[in-house]
Amino acid sequence: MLALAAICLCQVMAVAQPPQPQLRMRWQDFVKGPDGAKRLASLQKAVAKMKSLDSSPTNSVDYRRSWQFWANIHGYYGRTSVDGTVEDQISYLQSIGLGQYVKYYNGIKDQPAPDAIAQSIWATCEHSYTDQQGNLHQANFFGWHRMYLYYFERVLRWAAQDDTLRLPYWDYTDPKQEILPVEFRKTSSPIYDAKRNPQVNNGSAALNPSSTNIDDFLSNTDYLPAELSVEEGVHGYVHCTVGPTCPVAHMGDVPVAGNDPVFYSHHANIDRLWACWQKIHGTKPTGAPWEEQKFSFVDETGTLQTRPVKDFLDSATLGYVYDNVSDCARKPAVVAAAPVARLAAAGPSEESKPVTLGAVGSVAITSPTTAVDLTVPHQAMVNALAAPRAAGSMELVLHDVGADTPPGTLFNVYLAVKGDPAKRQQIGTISWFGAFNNHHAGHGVVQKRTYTFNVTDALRALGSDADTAGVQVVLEASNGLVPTKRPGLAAQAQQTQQAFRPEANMRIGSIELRAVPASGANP
Ligand SMILES: [Cu+2]
Repeated sequence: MLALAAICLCQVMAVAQPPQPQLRMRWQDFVKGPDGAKRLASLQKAVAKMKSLDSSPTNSVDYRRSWQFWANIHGYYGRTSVDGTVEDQISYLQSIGLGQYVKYYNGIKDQPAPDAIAQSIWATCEHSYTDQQGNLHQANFFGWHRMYLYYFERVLRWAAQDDTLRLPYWDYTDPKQEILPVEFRKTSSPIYDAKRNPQVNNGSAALNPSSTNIDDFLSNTDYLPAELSVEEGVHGYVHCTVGPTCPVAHMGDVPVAGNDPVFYSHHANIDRLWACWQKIHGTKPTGAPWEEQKFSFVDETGTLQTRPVKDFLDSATLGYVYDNVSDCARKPAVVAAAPVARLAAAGPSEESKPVTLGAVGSVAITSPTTAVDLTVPHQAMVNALAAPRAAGSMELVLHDVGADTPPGTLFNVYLAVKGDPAKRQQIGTISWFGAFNNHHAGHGVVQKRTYTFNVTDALRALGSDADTAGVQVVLEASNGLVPTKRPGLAAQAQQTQQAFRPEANMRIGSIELRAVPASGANP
């Protein structure tokens, strides 16, 4: 009896044994050397195998291991889908003057969810949106996508017959890695996808390092705002630039984004950024409602798995760790900075609250370039710039950036010296991944987002010109990319000007420049 109990316990333990953690590596290391060639071959084999299962009978376990099935978990077009049909999407693009992108839907078909499992887990990705009343619905973005990648990776290992295989990540937060890795661009590879921005796919343009800096996110102590800043910031930016634009297939359009193999290395990097943040701010459950939320996926045997996000907080228990989670910032000092003094702009009796230095009311974005003067009292600017860095930061907030329909381009946001627009610093990017989709809000629902950019370094770089002449906020339409060869610049600027849609009625509720004392700066 005792022996039997011991055997049973043994078996239970064997089943519950977590997989040995292995490294999820940065792409350039993953492919390096003879071992790298083996790792890449294993990944390519897995993707090819999953794609070969797309034609399996839709009631089979193999279908649940297919590429299509896994892309469909993120989103899909079809009559049973919250995303609507391919026809809906095409007529939407045509109706708003984006008909030139319809060709990216060639070969994309409506799919019926074949059974109850597919019906319950397809098109369940979590992305934030604003509803008809203008309220923000923040998604369980990090949690859902970590679970998605975890189960996807189990299927990859099964498909490669390789227990050591872990997803590599594309680390575009590193300014030296802004070009899409060449392995994704070889047309004969299973990880190639033709439905990308052609300039990204031929290496003639790269991501913009000013759009992929995540230092502010890492130092943000509040989980939900930090998560939202990544979702609507670098995450959406990469989707909208690798895809031809937003909302266009594959990467730029939520319902089909998971079809591009680079999706998974993009999201592995996003997942790593969460792990980087957790390394600083903790992995322990806090009892927050988002941790209790449960999501469903299937595992490599096609069995439905439903678990709460709190089981996924520590990646080591899931069988992977990232090769770099402790040195993720470009400027580690910014994250580590200990608050030592009050920000000079704040009065001695003030609480640790932001102080508005200058603000502008509603701004309509009716042309590809819009410049807005921001009037800041001279002494306030001088004080803020003179304050020690550790005392706090200066933020530019674009409140309620809204549009009725997709504006057709991204927008680079700059701070410039008033009267001298050549003296400028890019402080961020506005993109619209996940907005205007039927999935979450609906094609007709006006989207609004509030962007907060740390502009301390930008203002210091503009230097005394900024405090004598004053500053301007400049929004410039862009496809988000930087040509890798100079002659590309002029052509790109012209294309972008043409792509901008004034009829999208894009506008900004208000613009605010404020001084934010470091948390803990007050006694
Ligand atoms: Cu995504």
